[in-house]
Order: sequence, then C-alpha cells, then structure tokens
Amino acid sequence: MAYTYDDQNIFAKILRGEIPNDTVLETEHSLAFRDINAQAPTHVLVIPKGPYATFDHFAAEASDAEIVDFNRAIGEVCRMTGVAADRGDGYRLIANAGADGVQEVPHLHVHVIGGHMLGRMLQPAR
Ligand code: DGP
Repeated sequence: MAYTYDDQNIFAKILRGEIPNDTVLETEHSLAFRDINAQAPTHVLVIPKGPYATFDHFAAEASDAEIVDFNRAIGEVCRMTGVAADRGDGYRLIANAGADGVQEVPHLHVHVIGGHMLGRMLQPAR
C-alpha cells in the first residue's frame, strides 16, 4: 500500500508559514519548534520539511540527506535545550504513528522531552 500525506495538517501549515511557531532550530531539511502543549520543561517537536506522515513513511521514502539532516537536528535540539546526555540529565524521544500510536498530527514529528524525571516509558492501555 502506498503512503499518503495530507498537506492540510497543522505542521504543513507551519512549514508554509501560515501558522506561527516558536522555532528552536531550522536546518536545510528540518524544523524544530516548541510544542504548544508542553508536557515537561523541555518539549520540542522536530519535523522534516518534506511531506512524510510517519517515521516509517520517512524511512522508506526520504533521501539520505533528509534522514541525516533530521537525525542531526534532533541531536542538536537535545544539546541546545540542555538535556543532552553528555551535559544534561537526559530526555525521551517519542514519535507517535497512526491510530494505535495516538498520532494527532499526520506529519512526522519527534517529541524531544526532558527537563525533569519522566517516569516509566508507557502506561498500560485502559
Ligand atoms: P502527537 O500526538 O504525537 O501527534 O502530538 C502532536 C503534538 O503537536 C501535541 O503535543 C501538540 C502539538 N501541537 C498541535 N498543534 C500545534 C500547533 O499548532 N503548534 C505547536 N507548536 N504544537 C502543536
């Protein structure tokens, strides 16, 4: 089955400049900005500029340059926000996908979350 992408999602609108954002980092292929509904002192979303809905979509169809840029952008955000494991107290990366992953915005985004103890990784479904 082919991947699809809805260019009316809110992050596509942010990338087109139709909606403002609190940018942390912009690179050739990626954008990082603060989550509007922060769950921790550090909560930044890193997105590729290309039209990819999920991580598996990105991994399948993005260029090597996009993939390298995106991964380096995530690492740079960790350093810039002070949570990087070499100097800070660590962080968690989350990339929700699809219905079971409870993905609200269908444009790949990695949450960089840190700044306090985050607790266990998952809570059981109820
Ligand atoms: P997810 O469930 O992984 O799809 O999380 C989507 C996140 O996006 C959620 O933490 C809130 C955030 N978000 C939604 N709309 C906006 C927006 O317009 N601006 C910003 N900065 N964040 C948004």
